[in-house]
Amino acid sequence: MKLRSIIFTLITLAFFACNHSPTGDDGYDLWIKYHSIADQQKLASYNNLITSIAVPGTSATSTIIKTELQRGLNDLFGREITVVADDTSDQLLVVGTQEQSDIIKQYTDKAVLDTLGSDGFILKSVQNQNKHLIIIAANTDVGLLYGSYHLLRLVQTNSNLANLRFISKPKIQYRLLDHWDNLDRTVERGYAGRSLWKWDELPNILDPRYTDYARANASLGINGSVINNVNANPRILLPEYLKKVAALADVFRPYGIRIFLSINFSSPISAEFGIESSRRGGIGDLSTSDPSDPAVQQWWKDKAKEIYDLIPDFGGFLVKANSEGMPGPQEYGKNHADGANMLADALAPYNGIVMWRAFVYTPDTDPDRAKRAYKEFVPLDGKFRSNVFVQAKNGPIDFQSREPVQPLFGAMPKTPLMLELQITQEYLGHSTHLVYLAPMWKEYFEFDTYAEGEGTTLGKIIDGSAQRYHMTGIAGVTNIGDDRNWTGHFFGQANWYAFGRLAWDYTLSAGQLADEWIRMSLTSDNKVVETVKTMMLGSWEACIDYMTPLGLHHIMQEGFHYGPQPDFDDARIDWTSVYYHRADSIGLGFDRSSTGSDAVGQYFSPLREQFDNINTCPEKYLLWFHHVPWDFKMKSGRIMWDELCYKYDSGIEYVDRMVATWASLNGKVDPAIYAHVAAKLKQQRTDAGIWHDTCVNYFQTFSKRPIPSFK
Ligand code: GCW
Repeated sequence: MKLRSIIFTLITLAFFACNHSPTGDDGYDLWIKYHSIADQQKLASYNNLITSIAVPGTSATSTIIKTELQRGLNDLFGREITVVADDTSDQLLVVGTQEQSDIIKQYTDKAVLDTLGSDGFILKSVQNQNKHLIIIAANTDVGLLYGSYHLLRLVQTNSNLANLRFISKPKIQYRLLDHWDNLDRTVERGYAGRSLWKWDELPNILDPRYTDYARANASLGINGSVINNVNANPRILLPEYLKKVAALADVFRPYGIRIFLSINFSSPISAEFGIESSRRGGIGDLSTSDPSDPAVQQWWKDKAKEIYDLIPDFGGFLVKANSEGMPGPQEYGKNHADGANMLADALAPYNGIVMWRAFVYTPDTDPDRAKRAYKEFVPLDGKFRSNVFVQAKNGPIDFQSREPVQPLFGAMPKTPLMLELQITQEYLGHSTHLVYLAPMWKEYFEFDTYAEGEGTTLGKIIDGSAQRYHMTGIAGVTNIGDDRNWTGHFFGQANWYAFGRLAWDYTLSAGQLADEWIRMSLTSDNKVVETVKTMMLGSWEACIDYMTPLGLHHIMQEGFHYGPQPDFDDARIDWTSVYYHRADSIGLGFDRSSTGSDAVGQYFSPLREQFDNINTCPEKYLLWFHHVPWDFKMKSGRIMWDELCYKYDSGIEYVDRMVATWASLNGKVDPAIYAHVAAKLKQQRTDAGIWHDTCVNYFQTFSKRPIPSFK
């Protein structure tokens, strides 16, 4: 008996060690964790509102809705929610289209539903005699799925469900994640492990993570995924790979997520003909990929058919061409429109689209890299087929800590431009620094381009309202890898979250999104939520301050893009640091004014004039647009050199405060997450110091002024 009880104890302990490790939350569940609600009053109010759910639809998506709602509500409420037919219970949650449910038909207005398209939804509560209903209505099952996740989010954040009346539809149609994942499972600019896609196991073995990836994205409204790197390996289009891609598409489909592929423009070429600038040679049997060659056109038509036979809802192609060594139409004397249109024609019969990237900076175009995309693309406005997007990064250089908006936005009114943001922190401390990116993205969405007069924000261009686009899109270069917590840094999850929510509705505030994310992922303790939120909201500006304040850019370590390397000058000139900061005895910064490179001339008035004048140029862009004398008087009253040092100091101070703030939360948040973030913050503080010391000391060799102290 005694022995048996010892064995039992040992087994129990072993079980505890494996399953309830005192190390705590490993971050895997992201924001779709359904921890039981601690607030008893709230819980009681929810208990009065929902006791059962009815999901009358029969599709695979309907099944997911049922499972997710049951799983979520069971765990959140700590009791069993029953699934019933839609006419039985009094405290019922009904999820359906008008066709699926009489209740939905009775309580929703067809005219309102008609305005919601395929993805929008209505959430509302209905009181009818003794019956209290909550209904989620939409035109499609995917719309219902979005509505269901929204309801779960409301419960997860302990929101009020009484008198619900919420109507939502996405402002942007294509809401995509771009993966820079290679076929060998490395991830370009990925800092969270290897690629999620296990090519050697596909199509036969489906890692359960594929489903959790789809759940997480659907919970935000993300509806597409470009699963491979824009530096595309042509082999992705080989039949054996397409079968693997199709298997992933099958997993994603019921979650409303379509698959897209990055393609290599040289794909039709036989490997033996590999043209010089092709990184890898193609997979076809042709000797050219000239878009005007009928054999090349036919090759793509055949390929499109092959893809759509396997994946009927395939989304289309993303193309990086004539950029950073990737092949493209210019090798054959053709332009970007010629290349994009050939692919667009191949995809058009199946309603596929082409996303043609504007991230090009051929040196011959202009000595200033910031001007090149505009100069290449603006003349092509109106020349693209209707199923082509031109996809441009938010700024004219390359995902720097802060850039002014890419001037292409607004300057191609006849071409739908798709916005590309970077969620992975290539230039913002990888997965080591805590940098909440929603405030940066908000700055872009709210940036007034003046393209159609005052108030033409980037948001209004991207959502199509300013220039009447017939299709709209946004993409985020993802920070996801196969690390257990998906994003390397726990706080990286907040960026994935915020991107998805903003892609749906860019008018949501950075604060609200931080609030939601913290409550869903970390804690619902109001005080802790406020503390963490405040810390997150200032983190981007702090990162700019300790890395590249006042409009400095591109002074990071060559290749690696992590630490500082302001003296780097040993490469193609527009890859060096000295090309961008131009420090000399007179001052600092790139003169892009009308007397310099005249990049300001690519902006609409009155922005152009505002940026052009050193006295009216916003200080956050000062060194971006001007070569500023060291003793130039800043708004603070300090001279530029002192202000620069002040900014570097402030950045460090903020990180010190983050370290202290986080330490004050020890014991108030999950211990594993606490330890993980504390260790990362420590490294961030070290790195901020390195940025400060390296840059201040280096620039001092030009300013020849003492380093001021602000203590
Ligand atoms: O930001 C740069 C990166 C490259 C990337 C390129 C691009 C995928 O350093 O790694 O390549 O941009 O966006 O194409």
